[in-house]
Amino acid sequence: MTQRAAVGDETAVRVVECYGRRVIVETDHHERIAAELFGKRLAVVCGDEVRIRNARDVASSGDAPRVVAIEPRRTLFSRTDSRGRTEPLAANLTLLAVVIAPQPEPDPFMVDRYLAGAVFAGIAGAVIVNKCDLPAAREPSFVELIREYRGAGYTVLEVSAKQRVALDSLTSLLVSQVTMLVGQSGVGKSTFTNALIPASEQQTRTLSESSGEGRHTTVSTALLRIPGGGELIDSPGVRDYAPALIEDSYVQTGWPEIHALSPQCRFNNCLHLREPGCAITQAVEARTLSPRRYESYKRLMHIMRGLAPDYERRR
Ligand SMILES: Nc1nc2c(ncn2[C@@H]2O[C@H](COP(=O)(O)OP(=O)(O)OP(=O)(O)O)[C@@H](O)[C@H]2O)c(=O)[nH]1
Ligand SMILES: [Mg+2]
Ligand SMILES: [Zn+2]
Repeated sequence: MTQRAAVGDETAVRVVECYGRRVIVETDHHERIAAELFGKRLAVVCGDEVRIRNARDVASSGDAPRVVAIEPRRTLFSRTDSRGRTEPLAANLTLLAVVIAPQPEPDPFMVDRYLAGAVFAGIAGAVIVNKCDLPAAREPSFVELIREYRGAGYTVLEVSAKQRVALDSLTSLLVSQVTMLVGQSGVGKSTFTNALIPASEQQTRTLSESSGEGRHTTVSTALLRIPGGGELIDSPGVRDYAPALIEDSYVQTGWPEIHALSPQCRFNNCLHLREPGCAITQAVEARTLSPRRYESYKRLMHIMRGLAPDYERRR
């Protein structure tokens, strides 16, 4: 009979990089070491607090310490993958920083879904507008987009990672947070990471000349420490994002300006679609609420309803 070692033989560490069954963990002394997951059922993500044991206590082969348990997560940020399944992306985040830039051209509906996904996961959201040094940053449609996010109540920082403009405002935003940088490929997530953490040496690349689209330079997620305080997770750029499935009535919580108006609707279970006496549709008509943000809310509602039947079947 194998005897279970005392908890004293386990060390609490933080997952800072994930490569399937292999992970890099950081100890209390900021030492980074390779480890492997023990047991098939264990699934960890960047930011997880886990416990490791010496390989010789638990495994028959290999020297790398084994991750044997995950501590309860304070938050879990997830996405829905192309097959409609929930995929966890990062644990214990406190802030999701959605990075946009005038180039590559932003997809505001995706930005909205990221910000909504943060709310659903109990994480704060902010919009980081990068490349403010480019003339395209002054184009009316881009300026209007930024105005829209400010109007919705989000923290919006306009900065330039490359020219190091207003980086101190970013540093203060991140100081006591565990933040993940997300957004399209080429918006400058890794350039930020390098600007804030010079030792990190994340790879960055120029936008491809022909399409203006980013080329997915970063391929894995890594958690790094900002010298002045805070932790930062650089992540690979994405083409799309949808949050994990959530009930119809909660979708509106992802749009703070819609959620704030909803007590004024005639019905307290109003979903702001075609109900009479809806304060939200009235505000959209009066243009006090952005029609684009409202459209975005309806789109996510539609996506969630499309996912729901599959979800029930899979349970
Ligand atoms: N003009 C300008 N260019 C920038 C700025 N920040 C980053 N860039 C450029 O944008 C390009 C893409 O930057 P990355 O940091 O690799 O972008 P990323 O978001 O990490 O991209 P992925 O890793 O593919 O998701 C690089 O050529 C950077 O030099 C900026 O503030 N101004
Ligand atoms: Mg990158
Ligand atoms: Zn309503």
